Amino acid sequence: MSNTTATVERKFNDLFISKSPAPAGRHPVPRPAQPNGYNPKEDDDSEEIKRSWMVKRKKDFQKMKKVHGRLVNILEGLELHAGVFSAAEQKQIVDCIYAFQKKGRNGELRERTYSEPRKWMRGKGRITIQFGCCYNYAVDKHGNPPGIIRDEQVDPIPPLLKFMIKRMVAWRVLPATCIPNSCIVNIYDKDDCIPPHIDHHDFLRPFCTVSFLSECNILFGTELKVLGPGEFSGSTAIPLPVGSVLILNGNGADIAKHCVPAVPSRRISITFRKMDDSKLPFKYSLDPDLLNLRALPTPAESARMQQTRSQSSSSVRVAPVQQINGESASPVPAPASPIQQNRGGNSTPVPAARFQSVHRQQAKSEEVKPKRNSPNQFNLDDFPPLGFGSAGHSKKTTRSLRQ
Ligand SMILES: O=C(O)CCC(=O)C(=O)O
Repeated sequence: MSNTTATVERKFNDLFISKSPAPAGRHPVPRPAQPNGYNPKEDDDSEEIKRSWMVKRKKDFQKMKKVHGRLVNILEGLELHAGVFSAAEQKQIVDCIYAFQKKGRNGELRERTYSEPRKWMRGKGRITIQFGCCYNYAVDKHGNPPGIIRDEQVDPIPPLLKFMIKRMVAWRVLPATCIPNSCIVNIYDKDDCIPPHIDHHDFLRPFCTVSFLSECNILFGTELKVLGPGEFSGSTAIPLPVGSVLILNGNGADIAKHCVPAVPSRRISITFRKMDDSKLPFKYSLDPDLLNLRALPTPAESARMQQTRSQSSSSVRVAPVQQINGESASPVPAPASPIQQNRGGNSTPVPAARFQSVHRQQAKSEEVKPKRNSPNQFNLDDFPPLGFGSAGHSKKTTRSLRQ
C-alpha cells in the first residue's frame, strides 16, 4: 500500500469510528470486538448508532406500467438512503479514488482494473476502476461475452471501500445476507454518461450505487429512449444526492432499465455488487474482512436492550428503596419521542431528549437539497429516518411482480 493510501485510510478510520467516551455514570457491557474490524463504540447510545438512525430512507418508489399484460410497479425494490456518508467521509473516499486513478494512469494497477477510454464523442469517456472481478460490458476483442471474466484478475477491494461496505451493512442500508465482494468506480467528467442497461445476472440482487461530488439524476423505465449523445428519456428520474446510496433490487433492478444521462459536472459513483458463487473469478479468495458483518441495533432494539439493563439493575439495587418508601422506583417517563409516537407509544422509549437533540443537529446539517421539477421526479424532503413511517405514504401498498 502506498504512503498516500495508508494516510488517507488512517484519517478515514479516525472519522469512521466513534471515539467519544461513555457518558459519566454509564457502564457499557463490553462486547467482543467484531472480527471484521468494524467496531463502533460498544455503548448502545454511541454516536455511531445514533448516526445510523438519522439516515433518511425512501422505499416507496412507484411507477405503474403494463408489463406482459399485467400492471406492475416497475420501481418496486428501489431504496434511496440519504446521508449515509458525511461530507468529511465523502472527501476521504474521493481522495482515495483519485489516488487510485493516479496509480492507474501510472500503470501501477492490474491491467483490467483501470480503464480510461479516449473521449471521442460526447457521452463517451467515463473512467472505470474495477475491484474484485473483471466485468466485461460487451463482447471484447478476445470474444468474451458480457459478464464476469473468470480467468482475469483485477485488484482486490481496497480497505477504505471495505469500510464503506461495513458501514452500509451496519447501518441497515445493505442486508447482511448479500455482502458485496466486487465494485466498480465510475468517474464521470462533465457530459459523460452510462447508457441504459440492466445489471448482469452474474451479480446478485440487491446491489447498490453510492454518489459523490455532484448530484445528478438516474433514469428508470422499461423503455429508455436514446435521444442523442448522452441524452436519454425515461419515465422516472430520481435525483441522487451526494453521500447517498441507491439500492437496486426486485423490479427496479430487473424489469426497469436504468441510465445516467450526460452529467452536468464531474461526478463519481461506486457500484457495489455480490458475485454469484458460480461466477467467482478462478483465483478469487474469500475476504475475511467481509465475513460476519452485522447490523447495529434499531431504535426499538436499542430501547429493549436499555430496558433489560435497567430492569436487571433495578431488581438488584432499587427494590429495597421501593419497599421502604412504598413508591415505585420506575424513572419518570420521558416525553414520547417521535419514534414512540409513531409506534403508538407502547414500547420502551429511546431516551427522548437525546434522540431529539441528535435529530435537531442532523436536521441543521442536512446536505440534501429538495427539488420539485416534474411529477415523476422524486424528492428527499419527506424521507423518514429509520424507525419512522414513510411520511404520507406509510399505508400505501405497492403492486408488483414480486408480491
Ligand atoms: O453512476 C451511477 O450511479 C450508476 C452506475 C451504474 O449503473 C453501474 O455501474 O452499472
